[in-house]
Amino acid sequence: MKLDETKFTMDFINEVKATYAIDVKDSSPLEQLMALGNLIKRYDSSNWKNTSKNYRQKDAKQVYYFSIEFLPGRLMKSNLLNLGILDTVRDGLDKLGLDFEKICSSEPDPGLGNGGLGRLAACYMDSMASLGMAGNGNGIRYRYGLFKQVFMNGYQVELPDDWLRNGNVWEIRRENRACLVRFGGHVWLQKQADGHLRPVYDHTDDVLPVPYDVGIVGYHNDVTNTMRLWSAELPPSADQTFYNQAQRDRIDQITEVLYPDDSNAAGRSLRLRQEYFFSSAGVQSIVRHYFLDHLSVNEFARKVAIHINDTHPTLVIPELMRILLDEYDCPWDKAWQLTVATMSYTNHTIMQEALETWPIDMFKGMLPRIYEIVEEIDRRYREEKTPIFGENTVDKTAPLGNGQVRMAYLAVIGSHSVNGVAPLHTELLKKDVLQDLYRIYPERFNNKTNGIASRRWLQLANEPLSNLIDSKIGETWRYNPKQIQTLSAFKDDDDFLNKLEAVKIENKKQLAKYVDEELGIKIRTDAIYDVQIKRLHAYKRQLLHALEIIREYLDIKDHPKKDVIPRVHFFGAKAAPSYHYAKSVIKMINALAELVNNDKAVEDKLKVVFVPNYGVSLGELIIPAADISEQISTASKEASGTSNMKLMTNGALSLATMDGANIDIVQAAGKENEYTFGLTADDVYGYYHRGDYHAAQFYDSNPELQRILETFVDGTIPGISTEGREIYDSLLRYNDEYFVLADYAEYVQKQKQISQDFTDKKVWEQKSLANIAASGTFSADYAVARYGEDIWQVPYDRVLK
Ligand code: GL5
Repeated sequence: MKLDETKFTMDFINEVKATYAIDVKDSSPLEQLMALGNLIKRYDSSNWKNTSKNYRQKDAKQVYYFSIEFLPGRLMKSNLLNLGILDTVRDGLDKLGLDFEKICSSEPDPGLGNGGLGRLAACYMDSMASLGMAGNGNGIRYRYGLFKQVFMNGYQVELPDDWLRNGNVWEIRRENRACLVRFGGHVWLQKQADGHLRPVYDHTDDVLPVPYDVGIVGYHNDVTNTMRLWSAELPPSADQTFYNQAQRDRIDQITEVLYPDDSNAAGRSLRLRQEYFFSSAGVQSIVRHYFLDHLSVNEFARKVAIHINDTHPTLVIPELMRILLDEYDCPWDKAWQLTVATMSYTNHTIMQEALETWPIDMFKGMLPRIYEIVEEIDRRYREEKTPIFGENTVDKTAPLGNGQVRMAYLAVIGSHSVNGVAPLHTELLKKDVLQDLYRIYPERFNNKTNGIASRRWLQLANEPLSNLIDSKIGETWRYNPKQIQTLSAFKDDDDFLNKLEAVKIENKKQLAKYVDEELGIKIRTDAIYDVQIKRLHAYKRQLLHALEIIREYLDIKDHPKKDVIPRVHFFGAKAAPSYHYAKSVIKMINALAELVNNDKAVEDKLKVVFVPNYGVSLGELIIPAADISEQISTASKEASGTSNMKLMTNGALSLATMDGANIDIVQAAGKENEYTFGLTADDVYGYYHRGDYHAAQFYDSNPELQRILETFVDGTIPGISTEGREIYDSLLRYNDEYFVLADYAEYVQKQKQISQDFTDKKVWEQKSLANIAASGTFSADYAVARYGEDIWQVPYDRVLK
């Protein structure tokens, strides 16, 4: 949009006055944020209105992305960038003497997700809008987001994330779009006057989902899509006194708080209520919208695509069946054909413990009509497939089995497309996790490698680098991220390489300032910034990184005179509150940091910074400053990873196992520009099949490793007598489930290589450039375009080169 700076400043002054009855000079950054947000929302309101009008006029096919998590990050800068008014607004506020950065950082960062999965959903929303694709988000408006992490005596403590305390300036409550979701009670089918069998409900617990819509602004294309988040409320029409306190609490709880665990199926009934709540509300609103313009259900799958982001929204399958059967009198076969043609499913993990199943008794009691439908899906599946694939295979893969409702199997059976998120992951789905279903439905399986929103992770998070890129190759890469490839022509341009280094140092200064001010740790800006930012999980192996830190520490102590290339090791990681082992690793790393950072003999050769409360906003600060991107999961365990892509596009070199999308990153940027090591997925599976992994062998043959492990239990690292023993035992007594010791030697060797290579600035910057130049292919724009073409059959406007 076009915006004149003078008009903007006048509008802003008036907005502050109208909202708060004060002058700008008397307003706080939070008031400025709210006023600015209101103003921007108003500027964008025509785009938002026209976007949905256009989609309806064109009778465009709509895609609905169902996700129990969305991690959008702060929206102010992103909206301004996408509207094309970032500089105008920044300059205008500057002239008013206001601190733009401070205003932006007053915005709460909505923690409506745990990690990669939720962030991916937000990146895809941004790309759908930027491609001009009719894409809608559907999720939950949690009253409290992912907990705020603080450290007390090195231990993780979880505080509530009260992100809605001052309201959310971007949302619009749409009370008139509320619907009704039923839980519990009794249900039976009764013949109606028109001869149709329809369900009759009795004694149900009803909940009113109220949608809050957030505009998702596309990049320079006048498109604003909608992300719809549902909040659970008491149905208004009923006599309120009818609800007892327990019922009120049950309703309130549904959207009260996000489950803070991304690797374990939380087998609790509240989670199932959350899942059905937003699945049902979303499907009801889709069907209502569809029938505004269509007379029969026949066109449904040609006009609607519903995407199931991981298993959490799988109940959209029986819910759509329920609506078609019970409310539109569709015969079963037709309803099923429409449902399968509408649904598609992405799997995001091969970890068994994350595959959701629900005890049938619980499921049936909470969702009696939905259970009947799942039972019928199960019965028909068995009937159709047993003659072809045999009872054993069908038994293993049916939606119901072992007293459980198996969500992943239901998702595969009820969708026309099933995808993994990196080539290796998709292969493992076919070969291992979903192998029997792959045999039954081979045509459904496909890969869609993840992508990231380069607007947020490069254009916004790293403006100095983006401007430098513009100065060399112009701005077309901002629309077509793959064109960033042309930067590689400058790999021998010393001046450019020096500028690349200067940008990195500038970004390091910003980060160092934060670390000093917030954590009281002074760090050098000429050190290697070695970064591992992701959830804390044993398979991600923050422990392996810690072993290297101990090695570096002991080396400095042993050889005080030795020349050392200075390093700062960064961690950002939350542990699920119930994940005991992960919390022990946090405590250990904090204790190690305490030891290293305060040891005079170490000086500033080595520092360890565990940044508390890692999330999107801290990622935007840390990633642009990174030299090394630690992607060191046990091969086969990380489905894709996305921090690997964000770090790469900001010029960090990957220190990586051949896991998830690391493989694709290495292939894109060239092996010579990354540091790869460790067991491959085949090696890991080999150990599993033979059952011959013996961690002790690696320990026995490596005295350095022995000495390092001793520090966990001999008091060298103070204050971790319990945690140190637990970690030590996990490696030696319980045979190192994630092959840390097997990968140790090669990992250390690569770390030493990194220190050596870092001294040759030119070569280092060339490697960094190779990563930046190859990163365009990991833009979410391409990923979403592939989903649109191959899975959703939804067109988009932007011509992507
Ligand atoms: C995850 C995987 O663990 C990541 O490897 C993947 O990049 C991400 C998005 O596909 O999905 N699965 C999951 O439950 N979370 C993830 O980050 O939280």
